[in-house]
Amino acid sequence: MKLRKGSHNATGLKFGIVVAKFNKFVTSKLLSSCIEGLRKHGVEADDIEVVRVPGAFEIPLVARTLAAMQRFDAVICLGAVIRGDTPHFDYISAEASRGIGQAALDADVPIIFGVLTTDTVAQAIERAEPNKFNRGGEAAKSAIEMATVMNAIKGDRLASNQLTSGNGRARAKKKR
Ligand code: INI
Repeated sequence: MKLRKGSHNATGLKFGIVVAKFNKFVTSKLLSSCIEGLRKHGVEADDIEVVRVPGAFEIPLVARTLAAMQRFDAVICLGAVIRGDTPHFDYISAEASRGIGQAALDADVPIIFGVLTTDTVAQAIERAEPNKFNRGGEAAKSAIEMATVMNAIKGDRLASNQLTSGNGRARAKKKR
């Protein structure tokens, strides 16, 4: 039996982060905790690329584009959708979660859902606080775990198919 697990050693790995500007007072905290989490586990500052988008609705397209470039071991999506008095919340949060999930499947690269969906501003603030729930740091940890487990699985597949890998990423380049 083979047991496959991710690790928390992210040395040499590359990450893309897509962060929404909407509710910036929350998403800026998610972003700083996320970057701190990646750096704590060995990621170089030069190996992190941050892309800002207007709101959570715009995250999936950019996440899919970054992932499809095959330059990153994982892409992390950060946003904050806070319920208001209209059904707007339902449309934005549903589209963000559906689109992010679909993007990961399309690109075959881990994409992490670090988008808060809360009923109140207070709940969002609490979940972005570095010393409380800290969802940005959690997103970083999930990204590292998914990147390392996917690279482990793909590394095996590549080896058995006589394919090469590069840059810490399991890239499907055929040998000539
Ligand atoms: N975008 C968010 O990221 N969070 C929200 O809470 C939000 N609300 O409530 O409206 C929100 N709206 C903007 C949306 O994501 C798009 O940027 C906009 O509709 C343009 O496409």
